[in-house]
Amino acid sequence: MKYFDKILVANRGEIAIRIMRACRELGIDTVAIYSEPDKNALHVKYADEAFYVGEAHPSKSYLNKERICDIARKSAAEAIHPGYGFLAENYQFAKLVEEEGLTFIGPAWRTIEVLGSKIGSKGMMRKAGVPVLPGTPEGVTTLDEAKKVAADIGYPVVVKASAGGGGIGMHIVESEEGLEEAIEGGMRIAGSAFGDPTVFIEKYLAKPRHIEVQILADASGHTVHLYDRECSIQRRHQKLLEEAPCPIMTPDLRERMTASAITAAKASNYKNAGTVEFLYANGNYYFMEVNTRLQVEHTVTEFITGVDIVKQQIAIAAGEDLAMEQEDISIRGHAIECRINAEDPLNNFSADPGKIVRYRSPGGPGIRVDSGIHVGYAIPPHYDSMISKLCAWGSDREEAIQRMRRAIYEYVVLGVKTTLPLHYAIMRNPHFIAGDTHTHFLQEEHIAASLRCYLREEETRMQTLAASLRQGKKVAAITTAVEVYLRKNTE
Ligand code: MV4
Repeated sequence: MKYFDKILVANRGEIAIRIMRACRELGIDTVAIYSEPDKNALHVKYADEAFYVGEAHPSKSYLNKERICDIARKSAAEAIHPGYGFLAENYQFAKLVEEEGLTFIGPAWRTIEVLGSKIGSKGMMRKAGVPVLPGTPEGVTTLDEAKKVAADIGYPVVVKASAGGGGIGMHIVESEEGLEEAIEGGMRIAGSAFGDPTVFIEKYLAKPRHIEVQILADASGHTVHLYDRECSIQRRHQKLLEEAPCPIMTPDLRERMTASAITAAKASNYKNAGTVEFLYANGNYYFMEVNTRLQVEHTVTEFITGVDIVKQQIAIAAGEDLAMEQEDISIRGHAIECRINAEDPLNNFSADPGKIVRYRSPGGPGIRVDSGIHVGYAIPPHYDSMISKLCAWGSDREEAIQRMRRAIYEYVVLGVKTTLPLHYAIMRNPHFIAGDTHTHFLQEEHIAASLRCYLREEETRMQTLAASLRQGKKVAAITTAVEVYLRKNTE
């Protein structure tokens, strides 16, 4: 089954390639778009056709709705896949694509619009019987009203932007004294960042877990879930590592959470692939939001369920019925994804764009690498710093961790600093190994300590290996760490 003859992928990097891989398997031709600094990027080489879309700045290129639709028309593409980020959750883009007579590979634009409002979606889910944190059902407008609500809920509370995301405009309030400032500050930031100053108040959870459920729904409303993911390990609202299934899931919690996710999908008339996000604390879970896009971490769900989520998206967008029932979908083993960013984890994660001078990707049992880089490639400074997603599957969590460690050991990326050493340290951290993670995991001192400890051990090991090499002795495999060390000490 082919579904479409040609699809335009309105994105760049690893996710553009991931989508084109599904198209290639289905025999669908692909159209890439590229900005000025991306003219030699891998996603451009991978596609059957590629069109220049505009200058480096996203507003001129990957966010240029009209230009992207023009290219789709010119190239005779029938559908547009937006990937993640950029225009993926922009309902005006989805609407424009439909008005142009093209198919948007994602939910209906009205669903994207409704779920884009945190207040709107929480109200919808509360009504549908999905657990939601105590909070204001509408935006707060007056300080008196806010004081009353916060006193009812009980401090600490959090002030959030309704149009927000990524923690922008979010303020934690410990007592009534801080409320006025949080509301004013939140409204100011929300107004300038999203063009909508509406804020609301809800109960604040100190160190929750971020657990999400992947769903698939076809146009006739047949909806299934692909189980859960644990995404708590993040930094400044950027996830660093995800796994599936969630390591603390129990049959009872899974039953309730996946049922809530299905309810959320049905309540919003959801179609295509989506993610229902929950915060979890002390045995309770609460609906946060629905992500109406294909997510970065969809890979771990693909590993444990065997379902190709992108192919399912394409089939659903073409109007096909889902060819699976809930009882056909089960969990096999465990998967972990490390997001490899061109950042220096020892220097406040500052971005480190630059040219890749050596590159060797890991492989072997249970390893999947989704990346858009190669030797000689210059990482543009204009976009996200994620250069690769390294995923490991094992028959259980312990084997997934062992394979991840082994794959990190094999991975060679020279020329830019990366988050690989941090991932290695996390893979050896006893709290991580025990599955004991939460949203403030990386802020805990033991993580910094285990990273420093790992780097010290590596330094000693490297000195020993370098000494052996100088004496003409054979050393075990030239690993990432050895290469980095030798490069630093010989060039
Ligand atoms: C919260 C919370 C605690 N209590 N809401 C941050 C971004 C937004 N999507 C939701 N966020 C949070 N909302 C209440 N009522 C803690 C966070 C939070 C968080 C959530 C998910 C993943 C990482 C996080 C990191 C810091 C704070």
